[in-house]
Amino acid sequence: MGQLPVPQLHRGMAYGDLDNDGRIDAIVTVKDGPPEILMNRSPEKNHWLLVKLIGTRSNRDGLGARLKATLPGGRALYNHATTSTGLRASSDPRVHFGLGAAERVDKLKIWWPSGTRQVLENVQTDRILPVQEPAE
Ligand SMILES: [Ca+2]
Repeated sequence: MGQLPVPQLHRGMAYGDLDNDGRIDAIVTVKDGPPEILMNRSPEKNHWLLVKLIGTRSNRDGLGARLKATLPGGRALYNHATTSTGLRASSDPRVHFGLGAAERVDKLKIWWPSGTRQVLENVQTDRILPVQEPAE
């Protein structure tokens, strides 16, 4: 992350991967000033997966969906689709997983808001993965 240039009163904050490089960036609002964009420039040494949900029976961004990523060795990571992160902000609707040294996701389970359950296997990492909700 970049450093804030001068001390100021900040309010809202939204986050997301603004440049699609797998590292989460942030935007903060400033009282009586333009918002500040903080680009994450940390070294790229870990793997990641950014899931872009495309709802068909659920809402179009899959908001409310719950996801479970099972890594080689059995470790499980959980996340959910939301844009609600704070006061006066709406964040990236895509679902980010930081995977550390894992080079793939063995199984990705998605519970859509409609009640549909979806399972993807052997998912490659370090990419944006579009996933469309199945028809049934
Ligand atoms: Ca980024």
